[in-house]
Amino acid sequence: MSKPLLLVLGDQLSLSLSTLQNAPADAVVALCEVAEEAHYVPHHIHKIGLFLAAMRHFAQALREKSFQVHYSALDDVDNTHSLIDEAERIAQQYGCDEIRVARPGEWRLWEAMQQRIDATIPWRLIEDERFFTTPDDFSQWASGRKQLRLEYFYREQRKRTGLLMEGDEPAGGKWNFDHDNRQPIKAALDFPDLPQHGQDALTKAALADAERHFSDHMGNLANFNLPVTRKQALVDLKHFMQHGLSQFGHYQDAISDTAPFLYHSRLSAAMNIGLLSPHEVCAAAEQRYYDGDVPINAAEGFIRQILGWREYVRGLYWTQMPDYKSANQLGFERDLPTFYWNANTDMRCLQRAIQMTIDNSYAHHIQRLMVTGNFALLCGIKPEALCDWYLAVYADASEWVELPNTLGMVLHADGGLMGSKPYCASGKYIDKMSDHCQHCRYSPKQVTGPKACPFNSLYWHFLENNAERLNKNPRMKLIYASLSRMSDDKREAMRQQAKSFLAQLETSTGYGQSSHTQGYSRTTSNVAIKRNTTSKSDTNKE
Ligand code: FAD
Ligand code: DLZ
Ligand code: SF4
Repeated sequence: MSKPLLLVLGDQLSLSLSTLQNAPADAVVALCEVAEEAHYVPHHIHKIGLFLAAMRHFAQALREKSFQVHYSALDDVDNTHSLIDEAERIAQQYGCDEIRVARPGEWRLWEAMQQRIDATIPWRLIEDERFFTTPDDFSQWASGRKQLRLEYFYREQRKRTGLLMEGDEPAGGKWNFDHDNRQPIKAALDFPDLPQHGQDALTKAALADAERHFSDHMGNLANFNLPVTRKQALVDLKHFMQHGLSQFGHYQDAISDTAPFLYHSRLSAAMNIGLLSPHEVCAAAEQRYYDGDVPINAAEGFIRQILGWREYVRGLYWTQMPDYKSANQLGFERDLPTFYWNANTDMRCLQRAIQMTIDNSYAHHIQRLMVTGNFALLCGIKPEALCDWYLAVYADASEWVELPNTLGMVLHADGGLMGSKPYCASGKYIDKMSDHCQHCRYSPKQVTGPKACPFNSLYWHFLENNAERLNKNPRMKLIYASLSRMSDDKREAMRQQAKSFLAQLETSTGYGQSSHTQGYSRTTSNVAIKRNTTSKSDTNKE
């Protein structure tokens, strides 16, 4: 009779996790805090605090359910600070004869675990069943298709799950109500405040440990307010359903100079670490629609993000890795602008999106896609640098969801596998969807000259530079036709404007690092618990 070690990773904090089902009575559950996971990219301190606090609460919940739990804490003297080594050490300590783990959220761990399948204490990888689909389901759907379009995948999931279905027909008569969902914020709106979560002794200790070990990372824990228990996550879910969902659709694409969350749910981190299931979140939104409390465009728009996009990017990730990660179709080579780490820029839209990120470890989708993402696309930032940034700074970031969004959706680096055209836009788009430009020293209406919005010349420069790869794309035809109608003088002036902007753009290789110094590397070998010598005031905010 086998005695397994059941390894529960930091983003697997669900009692329904397949690893925990049908466990023999003598099984040992292990949760491991390890420095390697906090350092492989320099995670925002809210994200580290979230993982530590949520893991500690989950260990407590497991003990209450009578599981035998081994918890490796950051300060344990015998902690090896690597997930693989730590699991093997604990398995040996308890006399376990196999290590069971559900599919992790990142390829690097999956690969490391696969390599240990025949180890002295063998690893057994099982499917993570907490999603609507498995990678095998996605693979079957994708097989034989020339294009892997979200819309078709999404419709199939609606039919499979019956969510917002009335018989064989979509509720409201249409599959997609996006047409109604593109409103900018014209008047002052009353955005719902997020619930404030209390901090018990366990949370306080976890945050103190995060602060003690990682105070040089981005952000400040003083305003930490992420849900760290299932109970707190359920409070957020209920609050969003009552106060945010009805307007979610209309203002899904809007950007505000002052409000970080608008009518977004901020449920991604809770869902990604396992405190909420995507099924219960979608079911709650569907119920609000059938109860007549929210319009169809809101319920459908919201459910599409989870049942559609979230599942779709996960399927893409697991079926395209590991080659996916090195895709760079447009041949981008520039390092990340330094201001992505400190928000020190006079471009108001970027300043606000990055400052909100520093403050909350959160930015909503359109800030990620059309502000920081769009700017990186137009400047030609190399995928590796941009992916590491998104992975580090957002509390909800895990590579299975971050990578396709950054590499595929933002950088068009996968050659159009994910999106039929790049999401590139000039300052005009940001002006239309936000109230940033009125606070900016630049003008979105000018393309050249000292007051011209940098997005404008960069936009045309990007189109010119990538014409060979993009001008045959039917969805880009109109825009290339506009470019070709411009006079040579105008094009030359825009080209020069963009080039001089890019020439003076300061870039860095990592958090608080200039291009000339050593940045954080993806495979850092130094995983010891230590304080970094760079002080917060040098790198972040005063
Ligand atoms: P809401 O706007 O309330 O949407 C509801 C839910 O839908 C989200 O909680 C999320 O689970 C899901 N969702 C929405 N859009 C997407 C999407 N494009 N892909 C997958 N799920 C989606 N999301 C992450 O969860 N982790 C990431 O690491 C991540 N990285 C991103 C990187 C880039 C460059 C971009 C453009 C998007 C990224 N997203 C990521 C997707 C999206 O921006 C976030 O899910 C969303 O902003 C989270 O905020 P919310 O919970 O308020 O979402
Ligand atoms: C992000 C993170 C952090 C900061 N710390 C831990 C940790 O100490 N232990 C752990 O199991 N997971 C952590 N994580 C999440 C991991 O980096 C990783 O993404 C998931 O465990 C993969 O499923
Ligand atoms: Fe951003 Fe340009 Fe508007 Fe300034 S003018 S806020 S840089 S879009």
